[in-house]
Amino acid sequence: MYKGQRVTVVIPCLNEEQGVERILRRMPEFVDQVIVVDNGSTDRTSEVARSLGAHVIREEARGYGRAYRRGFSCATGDLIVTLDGDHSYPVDALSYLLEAFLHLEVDFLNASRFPVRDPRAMSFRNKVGNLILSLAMSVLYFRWVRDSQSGMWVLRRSILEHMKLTADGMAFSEEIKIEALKNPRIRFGEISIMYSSRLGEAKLDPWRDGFYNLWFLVKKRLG
Ligand SMILES: Nc1nc2c(ncn2[C@@H]2O[C@H](COP(=O)(O)OP(=O)(O)OP(=O)(O)O)[C@@H](O)[C@H]2O)c(=O)[nH]1
Ligand SMILES: [Mg+2]
Repeated sequence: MYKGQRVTVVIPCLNEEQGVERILRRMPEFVDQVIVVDNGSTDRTSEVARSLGAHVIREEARGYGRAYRRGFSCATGDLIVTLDGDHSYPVDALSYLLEAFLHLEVDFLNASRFPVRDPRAMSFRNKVGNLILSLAMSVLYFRWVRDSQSGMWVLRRSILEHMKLTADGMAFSEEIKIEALKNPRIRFGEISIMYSSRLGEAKLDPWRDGFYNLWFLVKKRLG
């Protein structure tokens, strides 16, 4: 419970035994529910997460978006916080994010990874790709968004019923922001967080996912 709000943390994981362990060991006490959504990891992700107190859900269909949709359906908190299972997003910043969320009086808060301070955290190619995708979203939706691809958000669970979330893969990250941005009843905010290099292997395919996400943005805008 954080200032009267029940908090659920949702973490999608595909073979993230190292990262998820670090995250769960540092999970703040005030978090009421931790959900790890596993899509058939072949390492010890599920066992590790369960032993550290997380509620582990198995989703049969692969995909980052699939994992989130499933995880959200099991969340019970008033507020949901998300992050990758690779320990690249700062679990220590949870209270900072929740404080900002409440102070700014928003319904969706995006944690921007920019400016990236740790040079090892993101390659130059990914920085350029992220910039192009964020500029595209900003132009298409008439609202400046610094990090359209961030995987760390704080949202009021009640706004999910006003969102149409369809993406099965990595495009889910931009889709949820678009759904928040285009709804005048959802107040959108963005603040910067520290981003670090991931533990374990990347699941993102920068070229394939990058181009697909650009196509997805345009497709979604055209309705
Ligand atoms: N459950 C589930 N999780 C997934 C799937 N694909 C990716 N993930 C998780 O989603 C998160 C984001 O994937 P990453 O590989 O970290 O993608 P990224 O953060 O864009 O790229 P990096 O900068 O390389 O970390 C990680 O926690 C992955 O384990 C999937 O199919 N199912
Ligand atoms: Mg990651």
